[in-house]
Amino acid sequence: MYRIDDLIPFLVNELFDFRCSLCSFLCAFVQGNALKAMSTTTNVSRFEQVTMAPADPILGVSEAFKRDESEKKLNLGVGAYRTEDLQPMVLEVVKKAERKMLESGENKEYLPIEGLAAFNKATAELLLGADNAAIKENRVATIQGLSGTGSLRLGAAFIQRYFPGTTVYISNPTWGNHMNIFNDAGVPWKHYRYFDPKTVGLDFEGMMADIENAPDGSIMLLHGCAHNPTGVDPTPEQWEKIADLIEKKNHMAFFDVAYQGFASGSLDQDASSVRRFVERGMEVLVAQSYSKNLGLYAERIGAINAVVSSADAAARVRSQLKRIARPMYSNPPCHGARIVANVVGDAKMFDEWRAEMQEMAGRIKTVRQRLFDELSSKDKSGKDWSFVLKQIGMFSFTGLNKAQSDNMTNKWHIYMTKDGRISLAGLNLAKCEYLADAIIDSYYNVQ
Ligand code: KET
Repeated sequence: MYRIDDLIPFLVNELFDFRCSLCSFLCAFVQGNALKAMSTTTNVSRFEQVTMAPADPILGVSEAFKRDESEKKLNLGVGAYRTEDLQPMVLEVVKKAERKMLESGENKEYLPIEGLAAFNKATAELLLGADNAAIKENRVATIQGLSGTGSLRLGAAFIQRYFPGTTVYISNPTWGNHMNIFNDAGVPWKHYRYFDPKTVGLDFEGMMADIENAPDGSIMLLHGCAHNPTGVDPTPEQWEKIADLIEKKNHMAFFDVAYQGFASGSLDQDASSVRRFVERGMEVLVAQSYSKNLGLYAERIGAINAVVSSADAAARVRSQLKRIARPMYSNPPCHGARIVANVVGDAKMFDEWRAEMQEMAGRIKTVRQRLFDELSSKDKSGKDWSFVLKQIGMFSFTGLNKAQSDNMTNKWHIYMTKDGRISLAGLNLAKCEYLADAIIDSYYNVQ
């Protein structure tokens, strides 16, 4: 005997599959006929109707930077760490792990759909703490993903399939790709207030009001730490109030953790927002990335974790996440997963990683301080630039508008995103004075 409650998820899924098949059939039919008509009546390419896509607001900046031949050019667009010589950096501990991997002669067989077991274990432990009750009780479903973006996309696809019609609330502003990810996964989203340009700080009242007013059971996308692009995070007291409200409203948090270790230099402190929710027994989704903290940008290594209320639910969620991953990319790449598993799983290498991460976070803090000093000493108007020091993580959200950001690029050859964000990870001490001159010129001379 089946109870109707048991059948509902099944029926929803069947209905979803049927709706998708019907939609794709109708689309294919209409499109097919239009194309047939075109190719039979004219001699033009069937790709003629494909319009030019705009450049990506972040990765497009790197493309434009490469084309610039000026010696003064500076790329503060993408959030990618550079050395003091402005060169990309491979962490020593990563090279060490790679040497170890080469020596052990690992093969290139397919990984399982859910990824490398040792990586999935290490990544959940790094996020939640090895002795976390949810891990001990097998309540965490972890699937290796294609870095932060791919893991967010798996989470979005899961939401679309299992919570159809549920709106995801995203901070305003946010990392530009969040909107694309939920749009392309067919998940409705709205903004919640986050940043107050007047105080250059958190609009906590606005954020809380928007969480309160969202329909019960909504999903709140939260940046685990080092909010991108603002560099403004809630305080521990504010996190507690956010968790209270999300719990009261029966919402679910979906954390994007792309900068663990990069905000404070401490992996544990930067995971405290997520751990706070999990310790209260709340169910959460968490996307992780190793692009920044291990410098594994091109290895595309990250994970999606669902922390749920029972081991049984975790097993079911894991099975469905695998079902989503299989037709998308079949199974994930192994190289980055092995690097992470080696580094996190070896006490000595783990300590070396932490030291290197602190060094990266420290270098960013040093240029942040120097930029503030230059701005404060050059600007005689008395403007308060202390927000540069208060913001955390890789970025500074300068408050420059689009025209002013254009001036930074066109006149000064400083490449940055049009929302006024600069990546301090791409800055060195030698360029701080030049950057301060450019910011002051753009701020006061361009409307
Ligand atoms: N979340 C956030 C908040 C984020 O800033 C990034 C990357 C990602 C996820 C995904 O990174 P991945 O490499 O897929 O793990 N941000 C930088 C790079 C980019 O835009 O792709 C950036 O903002 O410059």
